[in-house]
Amino acid sequence: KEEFEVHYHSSHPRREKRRGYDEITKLTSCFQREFVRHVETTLARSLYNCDELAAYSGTALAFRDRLIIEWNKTQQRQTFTDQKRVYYLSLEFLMGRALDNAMLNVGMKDVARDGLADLGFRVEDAISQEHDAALGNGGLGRLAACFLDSMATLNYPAWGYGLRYRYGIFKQEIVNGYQMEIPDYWLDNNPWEFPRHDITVDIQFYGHVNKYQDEHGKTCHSWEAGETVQAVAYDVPIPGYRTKTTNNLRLWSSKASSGEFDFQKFNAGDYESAVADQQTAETISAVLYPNDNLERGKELRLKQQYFWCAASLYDIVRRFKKTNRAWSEFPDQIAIQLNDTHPTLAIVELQRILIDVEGLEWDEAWRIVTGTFGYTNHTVLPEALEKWSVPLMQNLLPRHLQIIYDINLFFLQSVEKRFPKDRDMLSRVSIIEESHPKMVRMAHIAIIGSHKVNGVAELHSDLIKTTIFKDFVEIYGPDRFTNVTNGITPRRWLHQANPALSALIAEKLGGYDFLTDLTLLDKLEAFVDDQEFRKKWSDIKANNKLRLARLIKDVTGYSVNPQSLFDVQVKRIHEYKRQQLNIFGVIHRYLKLKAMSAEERKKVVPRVSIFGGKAAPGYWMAKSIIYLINSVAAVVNKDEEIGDLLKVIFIEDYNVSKAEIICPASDISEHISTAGTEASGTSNMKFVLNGGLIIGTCDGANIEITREIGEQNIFLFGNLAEDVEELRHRHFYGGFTLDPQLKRVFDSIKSGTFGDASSFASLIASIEEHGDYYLVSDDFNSYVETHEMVDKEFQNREEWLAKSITSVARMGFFSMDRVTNEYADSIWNVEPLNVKDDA
Ligand code: GL4
Repeated sequence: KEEFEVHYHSSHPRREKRRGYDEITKLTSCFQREFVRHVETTLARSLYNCDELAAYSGTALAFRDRLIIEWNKTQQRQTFTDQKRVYYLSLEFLMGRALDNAMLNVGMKDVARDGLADLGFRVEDAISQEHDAALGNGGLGRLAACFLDSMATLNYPAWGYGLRYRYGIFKQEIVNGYQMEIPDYWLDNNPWEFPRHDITVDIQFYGHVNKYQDEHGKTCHSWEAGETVQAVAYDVPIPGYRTKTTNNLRLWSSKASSGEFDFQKFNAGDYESAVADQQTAETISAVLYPNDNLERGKELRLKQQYFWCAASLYDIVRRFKKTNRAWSEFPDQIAIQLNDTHPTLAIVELQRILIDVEGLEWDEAWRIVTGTFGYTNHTVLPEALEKWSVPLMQNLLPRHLQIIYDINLFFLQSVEKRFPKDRDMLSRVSIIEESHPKMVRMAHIAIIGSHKVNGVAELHSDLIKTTIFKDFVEIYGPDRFTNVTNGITPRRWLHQANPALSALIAEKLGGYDFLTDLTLLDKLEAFVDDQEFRKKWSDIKANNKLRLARLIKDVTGYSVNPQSLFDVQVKRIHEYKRQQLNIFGVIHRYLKLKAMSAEERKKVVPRVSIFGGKAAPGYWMAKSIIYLINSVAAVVNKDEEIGDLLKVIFIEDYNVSKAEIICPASDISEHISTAGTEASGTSNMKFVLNGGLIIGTCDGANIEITREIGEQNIFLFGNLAEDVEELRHRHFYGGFTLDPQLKRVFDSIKSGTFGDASSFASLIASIEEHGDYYLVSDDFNSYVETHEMVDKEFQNREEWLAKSITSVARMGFFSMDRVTNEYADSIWNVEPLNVKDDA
């Protein structure tokens, strides 16, 4: 028995395809034994009373055991080799489901499938029981999750640090066409986390700062806090693909500190307020703020940020101190990446630890800080740039505010030297905005406190250098700023989401090596004209569309014809992403269809317009876009005259696991943000990697996708980023007329075709009356014309197929592994660990 278990726990993932029959049988029976043991003991159920949920849990627990053994070995290996480590600080990790990913990454999905089948379960049913880990809003959080997968796969010694929210992003329900938010309590029966009750950090808030002289007459500061909250670590194992490396994601949970104070209250009979304190403490990690590309300046959010930064840094510093190295070696041992400005306080906290706690001189400490941090900017939208009011910060983090003022002072002095008498420059780059109240500009701290700042696609990185951070380029020179274009992990977004396509590619390329070297996909181009290959390719797409059609039927009740052109836009609902442009385009199409004769209609390509995405709960405009989509759907979908020629679908509660079904099933997907607003976008990459074509603006990563796959393989439309300012100007100072086709769309909405027109009034007014900030009218004609081209080209199925295959073949650049290696080389200066097969 023992022999089996050792074998099961340590069989190397790489061997999956080379396993002989005997080995597979052994592994299968071993998996079954682990499964049964967990069902019968951990879950306390009899096998005869084992439903699909228990089948999921039993399987997950069996895999978890395996992961945690590798997790431990990985940590030992990383400690032993003592190489530089990466810490990725992100307030969001949009992980999705873990079981399928774990099975595929360790190469044991077939084993689990056979083992479960034998016991009467389908592995797919077990997988679909899992609740998504949805600790993120959208692209930024999903990018962090892709990072973790890649860093483990490439054997980088890397940890993620985040918050263990009790409630992840809300669940979206559509009730009478409106979005409703339901809390997402996801922690019950979550087998993937390991509470570390022994790893805790006391985090302080409020209070005041004492100034004193030490024995050498040096002025020192100590922070006497008014409130202490405890951070408890929860670890989530992150398995790499085809490697034994299993990295760690450490999430902090808040809890009342078991200080004397509470105890006294308790003993004094003040039970209620003792419990209330506990509740207050737990509030810190209770909920993920549900905004994407928007900051609201709430105190609790700042508390979250500090709580998480302070706990993570304490942990990092504690680990460093165990090595007994000199402080000056800190940046040679540690790279910390800031995922947007949310963790900027980590810069201030490290400076505080070094000067107040460890007694370093300011300059030496600051050299260490700037050598350690890198900052990634993910947006240029002004409403998303974080600012905190000075009085708020003064109250919550008094010592940090002092340090921020000092950082600012030294920084401004150096700027003043280089640009004497340039008062405007000083006020533009100052960390403090001189408004009422004064505000702390977090991006400025992040830039000043890091050695590298990067954007996430070429256009975006250029834009930050020429607009929001222009002055800093003058001050620091262009070398502090760099670009690392985003990517996606092909493990989840091809192999897991689209197993049939992955298998077909493996068949042609002679194995699955492309999953760890995505540039190998280029070999597919040789098969573009291979008839048999084309047939299989197109059958796979057809099957994926069937799978999506079933999901649509399940969640909306609508039946769609899977032969139709599937046109998909799934992402957060935001005016800048322009779902309103899409739905106005759909209305335009509907009006055209209605005006056609029966003969004309015969020539029309049937289309299903599929939408999905959440609106921030307080974002009214986004919510009315959702309501408009559903109102249009209600009219169009029951119009018998139109039938299958047009269907409009809103898939509620779009999330990672739904994306895995949706991405492989699109014919065309929409990435249609106003040029210059979408920093990168990453779903564009997911769709193309799965053989869908895209319609998009010259924005974010669309531009680089075009460069890689070729202009003939993408439908670009609309105005360019460089023209946006001028166009916006024109809306206000004359020279603007509403696009006539868009006007007809508005007329039909106003006449009540889609229900009470007043519900959509503000949506229309923002375009007709308030300057059309997102240039919907300016791009409308180009958009509908381009869709006509899409219809035309879709009819030539052979051409379409060739485009699909060619595009996939050219997507190698967008692997997250390329991204991770670029960060490692140009920002972190970190090497991967050499992990041997039998290490
Ligand atoms: C985002 C950008 O909006 C998105 O374009 C980008 O792909 C993503 C990851 O870099 O980051 N920024 C914010 S804020 N939310 C995002 O999704």
